[in-house]
Amino acid sequence: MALQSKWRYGFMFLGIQLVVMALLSREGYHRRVTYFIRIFRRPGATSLPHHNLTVEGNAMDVYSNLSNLFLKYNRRDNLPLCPKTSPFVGGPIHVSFPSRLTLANVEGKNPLVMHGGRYRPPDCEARHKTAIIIPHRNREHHLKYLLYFLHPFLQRQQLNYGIYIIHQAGNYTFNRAKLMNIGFREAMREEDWDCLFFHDVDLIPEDDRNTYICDANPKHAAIAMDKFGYKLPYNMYFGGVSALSPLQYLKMNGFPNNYWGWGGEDDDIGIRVSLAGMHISRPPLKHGRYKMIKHNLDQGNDVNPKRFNMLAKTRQTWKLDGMNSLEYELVSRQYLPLYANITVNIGTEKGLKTLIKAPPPQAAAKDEPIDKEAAKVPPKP
Ligand code: BGN
Repeated sequence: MALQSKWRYGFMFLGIQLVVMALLSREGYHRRVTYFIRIFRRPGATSLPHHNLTVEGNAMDVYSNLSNLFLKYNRRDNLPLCPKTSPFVGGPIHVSFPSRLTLANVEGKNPLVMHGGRYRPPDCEARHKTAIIIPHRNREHHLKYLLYFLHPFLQRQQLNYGIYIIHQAGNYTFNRAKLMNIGFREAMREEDWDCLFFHDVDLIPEDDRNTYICDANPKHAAIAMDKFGYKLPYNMYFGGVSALSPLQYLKMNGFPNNYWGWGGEDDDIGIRVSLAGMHISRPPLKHGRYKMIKHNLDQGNDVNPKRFNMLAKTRQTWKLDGMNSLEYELVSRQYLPLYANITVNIGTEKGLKTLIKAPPPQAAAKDEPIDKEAAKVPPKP
């Protein structure tokens, strides 16, 4: 009897989760938010611009104090281990988007970042090695801002890190989760990373206590986004920014390769976590805060109408679709000053046979083999 009611509650809970997820699906969410905005914006009411809604009190500049590092003597032998808590970590970060920022400015502000977007603290041996994987297409503007904030953010945490941009070639529908799988494979090919952060290009972390290291279970980091009122939108939410160790990633067979277009892939990933016998770990709400760079709907990333059906079948599909079935063609690998740019052909639903024609040769011309040892030695200040 007790068991029966336990099941009933279980189903009710699942049902509620699905309804919330459906309400939040892109069309639904936007319609509802606009509705509430209309109700509250009565004539005469003062409207706050969106970015002012953040309480930024004593938020600091993400570059503050980092210049001390540039002066540090850095021979790499016999460096002490970095402290457990970095002295640079200070809490809330001020996030705004200067209009005339260029990638050259970002490079200038990050003199210790090496070829391919790699960094190691100059004055101590990092305790953690984290790769950041960012799926990308046609979002150069966002990428510039993300790099502006992310490099110093990670340096504040005294990490040994690398930034990988996984760029989908061609114009076929975007496939975020498949690009993440490719990022995992390409990053692990280069370095024995102990943690991988799967990061949307338009999310800027707003608190440097949100440490970019892995937990004992897969971690969902973007738990408090401005667009959701700095709250988790629903309990199973796993979107935006998440972090897994290589073992955790492989235990759940990575992410699904078959979600083309917007929505559902992050929910599939969340379900995989529990199907693989793990649970979702999360930072405290006041640390996992992110500001989303506002943008219009992407072209080539329409809402995926199949996502509901696909989600209902994750239990049957997760072992067949994932890292063990990943197929793609590497178009180019470039080691740029602020990141490694990996461009890939990922085909379509019909497979790799329907690959989009590779871009013209100059895009691939700057390919360079990575010199792992050289990449490990930071330049002299
Ligand atoms: C959910 C989407 C997620 C998305 C969040 C936040 C679906 C599947 C429907 C059951 N899930 O609704 O992919 O990240 O909204 O926008 O659409």
